[in-house]
Amino acid sequence: MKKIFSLILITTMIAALMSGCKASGNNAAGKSAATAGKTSEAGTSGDDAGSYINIESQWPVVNEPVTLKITLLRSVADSKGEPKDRWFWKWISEKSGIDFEFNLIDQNARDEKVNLMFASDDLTDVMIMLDITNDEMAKYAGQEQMLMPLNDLIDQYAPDIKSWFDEHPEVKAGSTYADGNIYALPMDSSPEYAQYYYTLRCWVNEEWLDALGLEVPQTLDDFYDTMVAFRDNDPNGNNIQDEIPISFWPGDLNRYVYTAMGVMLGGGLDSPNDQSYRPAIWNGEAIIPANHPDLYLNYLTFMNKLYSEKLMDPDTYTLTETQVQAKAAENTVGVHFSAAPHTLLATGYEKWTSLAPLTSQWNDTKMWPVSANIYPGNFAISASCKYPEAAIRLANWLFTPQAAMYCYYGPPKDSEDLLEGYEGWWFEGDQGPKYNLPEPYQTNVDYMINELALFTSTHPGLAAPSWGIQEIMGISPAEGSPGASQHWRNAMNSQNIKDYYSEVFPNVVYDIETNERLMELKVPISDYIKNMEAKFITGSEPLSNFDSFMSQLKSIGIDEMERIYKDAYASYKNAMS
Ligand SMILES: [Ca+2]
Repeated sequence: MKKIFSLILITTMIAALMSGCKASGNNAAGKSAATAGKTSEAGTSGDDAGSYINIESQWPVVNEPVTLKITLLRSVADSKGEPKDRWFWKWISEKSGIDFEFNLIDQNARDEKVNLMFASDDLTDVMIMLDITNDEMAKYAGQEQMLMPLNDLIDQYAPDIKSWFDEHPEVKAGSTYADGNIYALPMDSSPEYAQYYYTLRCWVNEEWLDALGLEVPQTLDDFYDTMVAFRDNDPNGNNIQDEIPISFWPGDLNRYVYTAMGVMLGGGLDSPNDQSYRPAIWNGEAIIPANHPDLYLNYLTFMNKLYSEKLMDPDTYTLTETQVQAKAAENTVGVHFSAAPHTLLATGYEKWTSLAPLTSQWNDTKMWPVSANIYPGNFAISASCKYPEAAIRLANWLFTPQAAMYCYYGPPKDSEDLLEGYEGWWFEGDQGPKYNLPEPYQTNVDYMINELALFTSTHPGLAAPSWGIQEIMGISPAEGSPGASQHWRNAMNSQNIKDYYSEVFPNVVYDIETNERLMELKVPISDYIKNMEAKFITGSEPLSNFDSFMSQLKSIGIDEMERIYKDAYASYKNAMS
């Protein structure tokens, strides 16, 4: 659940700080579902399929009332009350014609309850946001066939999912189990959505650049020279050499350096994705960076140079976010890494400019790692569900921009989708979305996740934070407003990276044996690399010991681990072609 947790955190964080926008008339009512027609009579549930279900339009889903029982995860942080009391479920029940019954699983008992549910064959019709793992998928879907394969249902009844998969084959591949079946739909932030979430951004202190008459760095060498100038030339103008050129958390600077070297690591939501033991794409090949001596030694040498010359914060490996914030607030930091400057500093974010991907002596092409952030296993239908067509028609709507907005923010003011007791959101100047918060709510986020949203701040289907949705919906912030400034910074960053998107190691699904073997290898290898990398960079282990480090890595199986990634990548490429 770690990834989901971090997404919740980020969603909440972005929502809390989101840029203000004014409404335009352009709203993204869901894509037409009219193309759903012309299916055969044969549904998967038996005789009545095709008659109870409406395939002429998205709503209603059913022509006669049916009941679906749904399991939802109740997260500790943000799922108070009952789903049926929320706008979302009231509305979607009215709209779809489906009655819902809920089975809630507490997040802190998730593993136990999910296993029990499968082991006792006590599945509900639909399971939402359970984040069903690869292992669970292998066992309960692949072997025991307890989840319904969705491939045919999608083809027949879900035109929006189908077209999303056609436009994003990597999402389809990432949701397809080893036997070729799709057993669950993902929560998906494909690139056009993912860029609004945490894509690592590097921010350079523009006041310092201006003070020293420097340009934004374009190459790794420029970057180094700029950091030297920040260290030596008193850009904060206090006549004290108190500048910390780079302050960061491990896993952040890594990406810029690797990216400059042409190595595409990560791209997802977790900073640890950027570690040297993770699979990466380099010159079209799947590799583990640490298993390539020349590449890895160049990387370590550069990082060691930054550290030993005091260009990097000496506390790099122990820093907390709060400490970086404190340093940045004192105007002693030249470069920092965050989703957006205003998430680090409440004021003064205007002075940070976005660093575009760098090139280097090893790579002359600007590249930026991007992947769909796909979390498979988040909308599954049990094999015994009596109304799978209704369930998949419901899922179809989740793959529309409207759902990305409605599942979290609810409907806009004056919308026909409002229900009694709800006013909806609106934009006012640069403030938005705004709500008239009813008692006892103090913040938008608290109100949204407890009264409006599907149930948690995450949901299956398309996911993007509000300002991303605003942009997708063509809504612009008021010119000259602080909201516009934040929005512009974010947009600037998107502009800076979007032309350079390059492939990262994909979401792949391993079979059960391979997955077990990978776990056995990964733990000691990643621990060893993490530990030694920090020592090499900080100089407590001299780089002259690199060869013996490599021999040790070989002896604990790094070649076998890389082979697993290479094979998985080859299969993935085959599946995509
Ligand atoms: Ca100074």
